Parts: sequence; C-alpha cells; structure tokens
Amino acid sequence: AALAADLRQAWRDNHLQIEYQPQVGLDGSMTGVEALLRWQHPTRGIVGPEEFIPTAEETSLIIPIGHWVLEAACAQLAVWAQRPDRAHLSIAVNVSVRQFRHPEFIDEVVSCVRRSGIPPDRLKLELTESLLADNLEATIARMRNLKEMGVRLSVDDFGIGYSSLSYLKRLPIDELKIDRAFVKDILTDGNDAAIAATIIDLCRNLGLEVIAEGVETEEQRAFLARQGCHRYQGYLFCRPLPLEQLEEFMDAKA
Ligand code: G
Ligand code: G
Ligand code: MN
Ligand code: NA
Repeated sequence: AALAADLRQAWRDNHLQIEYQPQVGLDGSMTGVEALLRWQHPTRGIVGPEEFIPTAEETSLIIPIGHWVLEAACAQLAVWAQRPDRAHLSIAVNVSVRQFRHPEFIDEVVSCVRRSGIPPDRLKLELTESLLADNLEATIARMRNLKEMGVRLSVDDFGIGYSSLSYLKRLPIDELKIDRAFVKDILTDGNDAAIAATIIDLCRNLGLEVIAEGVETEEQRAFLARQGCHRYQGYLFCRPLPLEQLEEFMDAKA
C-alpha cells in the first residue's frame, strides 16, 4: 500500500523517466531502441520497473503511465523521422496485460501514431506471453487490429511463460524476444543453449524476426550469431540511457 501511494505521488510529480536501450544488428549498427521506465525516487534512488510495474498494474496507474510512454515514444519517433541518420530507428514499448486489455488501448495507439505522423512500422509493441494465458481469441483479434494499422508486435521474455507452440503460428506477430534468462548461461548451460537454438529455429521456420536480450559478452553474441540470431540487446552494446545520453551515444557511433 505504501508503494502504491508513493507511485501515485511519483506519477503526479513527474518522477518517472524513460530510458532507451539500443538494439543492434549483426554488424553492430543500431536498428532501434527499447523504452524502459525508471522511477527516480526521492530517497531510494532509481527504482526499477520490476519493483513497481506490478503495483502500477494493481492500481491501474499502468493505464496513464503506459499511455504516457506510448506518447513519448511516438513523439520521439516523429523527431527522428526528420533526421536521415535516425529515420530508420524503431522504438519498442512494453505493454502490460492490463494495458493491452483496456477498452481504449487500440484507439490510443491509432491516435498516437496518426497524430505523430510517424511510419507505423517504426513503433513496436512488446507483449508478454502471459497475455496468451486466457481470452486467446479476443487477444488475437486485438493483435490483428494493431497489425492492420502497421504497428509491429513482439513477444517479450519468450520461453519463460505460457506460450504453446500451437498458439504461436496463429499469432499475428513479427518478432520473438529471447529472454535474458536463457542468454545468461548460454555458453555453459547446455539446456539454455538448446532452448535458445530452438527459439531461433522456430523463428526461422515461422518467418519471424528474433532478438536476444541481456547479451553481455562477445562470446554470447558470437554463439547466438552462429545459431542464426542476428539482432541483440544488452550491456555488451549499451545500457539503457536517458534520451540525451542516447543521442550522444548515437552521435559517437556515427
Ligand atoms: O529495465 P528493466 O530490465 O529493469 O525492466 C524490467 C521489466 O520492466 C522489463 O522487462 C519490462 O517488461 C518492464 N517494463 C519496463 N518499462 C516498462 C513500461 O513502460 N511498461 C511496462 N508495462 N513494462 C515495462
Ligand atoms: O522488457 P524486459 O524486462 O525484457 O527489459 C529488459 C530488461 O533487461 C531491462 O530491465 C534492462 O535494464 C535489462 N537489461 C538490459 N540489458 C541487460 C543485460 O545485458 N544484462 C542484464 N542483466 N540486464 C539487462
Ligand atoms: Mn521488454
Ligand atoms: Na524481456
């Protein structure tokens, strides 16, 4: 309850921030970023989303907060669309189950994309497997609405939740994201390596893109590359950064 009150206050006081973590291709060039929430707590310092997203969901604060992240992402994409060296970048936005199921969610995405004038395929929505646990038909219908608009869909944390392979081929998705739990010990744990390789094969066979998160070493990256995964996110390339530092990072690479 204390956390809920604190979070409500933080939302009012603009203490939530968005950081952006680069996603890169085989040659190391950036393909986009993932938007990640941070809470600048007055006494506790930076509080990570794992600690406060569950509370945001329980209190419904995730609805306005999530809407704000979506607006910020579209506004940033509109800025980048004006710059030849940034126009190709995508922004991935995490969407929680509660937000996805909110009656106004689809309309919000439509109006955000239209108002910002961005190419819709620059916006990527990261959905979690737990969405698939129930109401599957309604979930697929909503996903189709989003796809028709041209927005891209990714399944986050793939492999740790409810996904069943039989669902997967019915989902109108573009990408699977290999959870960092499998990447962490990919070089030493044969099971993790096998799971990652299987996800990569699955993507190849289903015509899906695949990206690995939590890539921290060149050895992990090389292993994933040998298996056929050509997009990566992780500390090896860049930590999540506030916008200003992200722009500096991009300028330094260019
Ligand atoms: O940045 P960090 O690894 O601590 O993020 C942990 C998790 O918090 C992410 O995997 C993501 O699922 C969740 N998260 C981060 N930002 C957002 C957001 O804007 N909305 C939602 N719903 N979840 C987020
Ligand atoms: O949406 P999701 O929870 O998957 O977001 C990715 C999370 O992983 C973010 O909280 C981000 O801060 C974190 N993260 C990003 N890169 C790395 C990494 O290389 N190693 C670890 N341990 N965490 C990472
Ligand atoms: Mn994510
Ligand atoms: Na993830």
